[in-house]
Amino acid sequence: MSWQDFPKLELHLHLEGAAPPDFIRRLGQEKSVNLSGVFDERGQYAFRDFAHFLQVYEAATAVLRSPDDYARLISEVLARAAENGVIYTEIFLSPDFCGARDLSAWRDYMAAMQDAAARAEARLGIVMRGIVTCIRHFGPEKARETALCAAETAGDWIVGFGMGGDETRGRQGDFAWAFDCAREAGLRLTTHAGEFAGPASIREALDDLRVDRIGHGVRAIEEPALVSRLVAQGTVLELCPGSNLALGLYPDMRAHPVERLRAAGVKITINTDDPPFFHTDMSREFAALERAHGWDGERFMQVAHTALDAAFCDDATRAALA
Ligand code: ES4
Ligand code: ZN
Repeated sequence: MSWQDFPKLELHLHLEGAAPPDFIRRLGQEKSVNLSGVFDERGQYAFRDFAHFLQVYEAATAVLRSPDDYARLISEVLARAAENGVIYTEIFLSPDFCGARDLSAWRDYMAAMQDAAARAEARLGIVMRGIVTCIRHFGPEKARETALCAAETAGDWIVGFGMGGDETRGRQGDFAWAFDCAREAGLRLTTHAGEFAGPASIREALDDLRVDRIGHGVRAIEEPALVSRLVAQGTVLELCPGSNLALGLYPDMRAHPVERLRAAGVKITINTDDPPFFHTDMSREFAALERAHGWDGERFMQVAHTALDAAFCDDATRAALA
């Protein structure tokens, strides 16, 4: 079976992390930005480990300097997603990387991105929604400003607030003000937890940030009581198996807890995180799950329904996708 055309929904994708190397190189040339250290000799993104990945990621974003650059990036990323059969995608948008925690600048970036997304929807049928995302290693103070940008632009298109970045720094609870602010503005919530930190990070995310979904959350598998809690609460995990393999969390797909979590009754979705960095795309994720865990069309339909239920869009949008 070819998974290319199978309808898919993606809930965990970082915008800058989805930029193809050629796209970043082209913009770098246009703007004479020095990108030394970003690519390897084959022209792919080069990084040694997660901390280095975050550095290379930030270095690559230096070429993205205007709302128009971001509009071009959205067009590129949505075209690739649509080629993979993706019909709905929630993308993490980071005012920090736009250089636009300032609200009026953020509004300009957002308008350009939303316009590009509307054009992609008209042309390709793919529906996109945005999750404004703060960066954990930039600290709680910057997260506050990011949350205010998110709250001010909450609506049909900006539907969520999240946190990425280095999970080993600080505690989830340090960011409670930002998450409370976003929740009060009507935004739905997700945070990266249980990827580079263990089960305690997931418990903190649930208790201190009261998120609707968990980004990754794979390491819940290390604590049976936490798996039971996720099942009981119906918390949805945004799993990114290929990302976990590329960053060395597990040696191969057979060793990845995705199937054990699913079999335990946890609500799981399948996502790519930062596809060109991790040499993946949605079709490859599905093909790898078929090979390693024997997943078939029925399994993938289940995952698609879970993602549809867990999507942060409004119910009219959800109904139109069903
Ligand atoms: C991330 Cl801030 C950020 N960007 C891309 N991928 C990530 N994974 C975790 N944090
Ligand atoms: Zn991520």
